[in-house]
Amino acid sequence: MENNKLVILGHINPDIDSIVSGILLEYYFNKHTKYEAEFVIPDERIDNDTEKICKSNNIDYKTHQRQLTKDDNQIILVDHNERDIEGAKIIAIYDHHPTTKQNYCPVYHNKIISSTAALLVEGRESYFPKELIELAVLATFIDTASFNSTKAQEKDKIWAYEMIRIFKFDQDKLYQTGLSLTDTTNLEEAAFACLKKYNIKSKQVEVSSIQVSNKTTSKEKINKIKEIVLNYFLENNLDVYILIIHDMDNFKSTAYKIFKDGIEIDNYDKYTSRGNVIIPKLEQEIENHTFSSNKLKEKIRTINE
Ligand SMILES: [Mn+2]
Repeated sequence: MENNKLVILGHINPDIDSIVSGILLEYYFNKHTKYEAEFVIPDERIDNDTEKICKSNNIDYKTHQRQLTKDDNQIILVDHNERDIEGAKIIAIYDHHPTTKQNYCPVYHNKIISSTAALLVEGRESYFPKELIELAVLATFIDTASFNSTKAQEKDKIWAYEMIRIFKFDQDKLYQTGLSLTDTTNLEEAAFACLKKYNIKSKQVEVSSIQVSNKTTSKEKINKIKEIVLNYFLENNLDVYILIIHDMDNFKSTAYKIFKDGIEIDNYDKYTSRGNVIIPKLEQEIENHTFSSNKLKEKIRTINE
């Protein structure tokens, strides 16, 4: 084979779990197998909040940033399971996002687990240095809002606290980082925090998600954010936009779902996962909506109520 190098990719607009999983898998391949692997972040910039967490935990994501070239033709996906890259083959997937789609690739690991980082490290701790195990624990706290999210699994919580005990990690710091609020100094940025784009039954769907507290984020700010995403939805002629607001004081979530035929608001009495609950629900209900309607304007008023 001309080029044996494997390229590892996290999802677009990578979060901490994506970045840490890429670093973990790159380490694993280069250290313990005959393959050469490189974790690549093609995104020119990452979310402000993600960048801050990288800084305070010495996660050097910048050395991974570069554009893909035509030589990058053997791809491994971490923390997502779908990607189209011209001329490249996806040879392995390590993920924890439920999907109903069949994936045909030689190595496919997708299971219900709190984070992709935990999928890579749990039970294989001896393959990784302490510093990388700590990052895997950090990624798990962040991906599950410190195990408050509906996607948190009890066995991973036990694992994470066991790692904290064995390696004497800073439990309080990990817990607090997992509950980090979205920086709302710049509302135009905050509105699109953790943005992900989906193609669901050939509809264009975009979903952002923010973590807020009543103490720091006023109702006016939230309303402004709703207005920003609504304008974005209209300007980009999207089929669906969902803004997920996680109330970090009470661990409750709200999904503001903008469809072409109106806006729906789902209130959840738990911190509710986008990948495990909100997207699968949308997959079920998307066909009940009409996408040729122009009634949206009449319904805009309901979004701020
Ligand atoms: Mn993840």
